[in-house]
Amino acid sequence: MLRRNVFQVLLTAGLFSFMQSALPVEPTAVTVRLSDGGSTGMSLTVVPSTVPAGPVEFTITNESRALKHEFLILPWSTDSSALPYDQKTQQVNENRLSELQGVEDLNPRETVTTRLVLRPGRYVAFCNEPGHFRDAMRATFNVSSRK
Ligand SMILES: [Cu+2]
Repeated sequence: MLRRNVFQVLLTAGLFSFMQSALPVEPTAVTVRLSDGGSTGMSLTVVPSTVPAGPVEFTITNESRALKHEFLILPWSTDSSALPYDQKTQQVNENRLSELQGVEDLNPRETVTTRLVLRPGRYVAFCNEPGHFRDAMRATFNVSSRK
């Protein structure tokens, strides 16, 4: 009798922890703006710039009237100036980066959403249309551990 009760308690506890871990985590909403208007030149902004680990839903808007832009992101622990860069094409060398994610070639005035699952760490986000990375279309992004 006692043995059976212990077994039932263990079974219930195990089921409970399974249900907890199976609960879906709401994605964190992040807004990305790709811009080349005004006196400030090109920019890429990510708000908020720090999110908890897990699913993240990026809503990305190309605010340009004329140019294509894009939003690429990858784990990168050092300064973005250390990214492999091809002077000839004026682009970050994507072939040398293994964990690149994001959305390429947004048309002017286009908005897209993309959902990524991110682990803790420091990231760099950038636009890789020729010359745009150099022209300040880059930002750092942080993913903290979930408590
Ligand atoms: Cu761009």
